[in-house]
Amino acid sequence: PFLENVVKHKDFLSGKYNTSFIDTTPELFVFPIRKDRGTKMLTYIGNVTVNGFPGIGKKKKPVFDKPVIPKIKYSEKMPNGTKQILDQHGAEGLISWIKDQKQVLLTDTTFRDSHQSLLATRVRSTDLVHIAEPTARLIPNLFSLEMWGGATFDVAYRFLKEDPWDRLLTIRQKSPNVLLQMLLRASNAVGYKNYPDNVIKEFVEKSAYAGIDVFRIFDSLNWVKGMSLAIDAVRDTGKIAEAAICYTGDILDPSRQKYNLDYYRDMAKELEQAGAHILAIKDMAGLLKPQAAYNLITTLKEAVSIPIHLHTHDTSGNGIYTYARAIDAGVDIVDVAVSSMAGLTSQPSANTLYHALEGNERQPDVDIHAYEKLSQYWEGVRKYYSDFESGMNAPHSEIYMHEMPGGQYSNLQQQAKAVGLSEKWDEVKVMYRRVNDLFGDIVKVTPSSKVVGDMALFMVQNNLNEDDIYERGESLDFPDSVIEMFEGYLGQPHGGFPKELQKIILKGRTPFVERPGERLEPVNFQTIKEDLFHSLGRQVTSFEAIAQALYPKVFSEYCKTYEAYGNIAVLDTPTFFYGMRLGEEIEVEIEQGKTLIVKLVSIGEPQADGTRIVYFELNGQPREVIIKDEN
Ligand code: 3PY
Ligand code: ZN
Repeated sequence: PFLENVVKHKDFLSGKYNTSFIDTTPELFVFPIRKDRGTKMLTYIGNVTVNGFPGIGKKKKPVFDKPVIPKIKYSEKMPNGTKQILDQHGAEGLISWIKDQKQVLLTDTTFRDSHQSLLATRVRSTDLVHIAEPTARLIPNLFSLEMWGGATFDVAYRFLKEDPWDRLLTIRQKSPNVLLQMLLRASNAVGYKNYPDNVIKEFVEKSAYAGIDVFRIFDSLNWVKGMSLAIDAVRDTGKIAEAAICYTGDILDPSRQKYNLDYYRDMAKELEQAGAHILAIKDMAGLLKPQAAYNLITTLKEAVSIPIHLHTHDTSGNGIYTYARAIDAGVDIVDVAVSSMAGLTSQPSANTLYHALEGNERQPDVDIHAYEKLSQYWEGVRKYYSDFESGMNAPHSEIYMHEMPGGQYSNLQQQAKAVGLSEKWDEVKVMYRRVNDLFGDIVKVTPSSKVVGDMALFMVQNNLNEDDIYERGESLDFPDSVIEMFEGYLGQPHGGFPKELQKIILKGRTPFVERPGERLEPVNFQTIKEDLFHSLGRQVTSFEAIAQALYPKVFSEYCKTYEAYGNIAVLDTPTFFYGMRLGEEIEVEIEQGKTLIVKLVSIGEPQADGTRIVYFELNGQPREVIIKDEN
């Protein structure tokens, strides 16, 4: 239905998009006859019931209590928020408003980084959409809601089989008052490698159009040269360019001076110069100790005149203390999550920070009771995703040793599991740090962190140490991501790559130091649309063309799944992951006002060809689907 809405949308019809291919290939504009949506959905449910869900396996469906959505009056006028300030006064107006605030402002990350960090990014749109409007109404004075970007784009298509653009458009509609924020990996967009310049521009433009107001832009090697294009692209849309410094190392440790206060001060000035509206300190692993936060924020406040936004992860358990010290030093905005989705690899708890600042003139201006209600909802939702929990259930001060980003922890753990290294997880973490040192002490954040992770897995899997790399490197098949990074495709690290290692890894290839975007051929979106039009046999949107440019394989798999099962984003989460119990009855709202009632009646014995017949009732009528039993 989303696609059809787009095709009917005023901007589409008005020719805002280039649709000339419709004129040249009219035969393709005939929509295929729609297969029965009910049967497709039953096929999905039958399949997941018989075969289980990837990453979870076949498992008896647990009984969950329904998450409690706070009672609110939907008929009341939506309270105004920061979105109205941006819309009415523009980026500069918003920035001066931030500077006028005495209290510390909050960005809530529950919809993005929090679940990326705790639950391997697996939270589905339906669970976000149900709480989006209550959130917008209950805590309208947030600075922003971080709800998109980072890993969510890829994971939505790849694992959740849903459309991330649809998520953005729907949440935008439900939260018209709060600034929506995304994490943009600069020239890597929401992917793991640099893309051509025109892809970055198109992605930013369409994301802004679909509803993003604040773009947090970072480069995975803190390479400002790799960030300018994205900063300019965001500024061109009239939205907020928040440029980030990724915090790494430890400014308090005299033996680790590669990333010291001078380094951060210089980078902050460069980013302000490059056009940042806001400066972010992105402490992606939670390495910024309280006194370091005080020193850093004090220094940066003197160095730049734009507002400063601090992001951390609470892995060590020091997050609130770090924020308290940063707030004393004058930080303008901090990132928090709803309490039941906070702490550990996620952000510090909003609720806790509120109480910690009792009696402090900078205590955030939020309704703590509202936050408690939201926390209750999320406590319920989180249970749906227990199979994706990392197993970390207490603060890990070992983070100061391995330096792994919060958003990577549960994801790398899944990756390790997939290659049979679950048992060696502790070894992988130690190796992660050793690889960092081998690589010359680099910034580790997506995608450079993934390269370090890939190398760590490779070394543990093949029983290799640093000497082996130097001595036998010529005969080793390094992971592609490692080769590409050393070639220059993620940009340049502070101080350059270790030369000897680079030679070993590249095996004769010549590295380059210019911006990768300058070497990459622009993508022709018109051709992409035409190709998709042919392969899918239907109209495609500019959003889909971007997905194809960023993730061709993932997007094509998603389209196949959509073809087979229809829009399974409408299923409730327990059914999506576990299928149905015998005799269970569920309701599925396939579109507004149109509900299917599904009952699982029985599952037949395996037949000679390995299939089973699964018997349902759909709105009271018997229906069967044939499912191949993969077990
Ligand atoms: C991402 O890029 O997804 C991150 O969360 C980095 O910290
Ligand atoms: Zn983060």
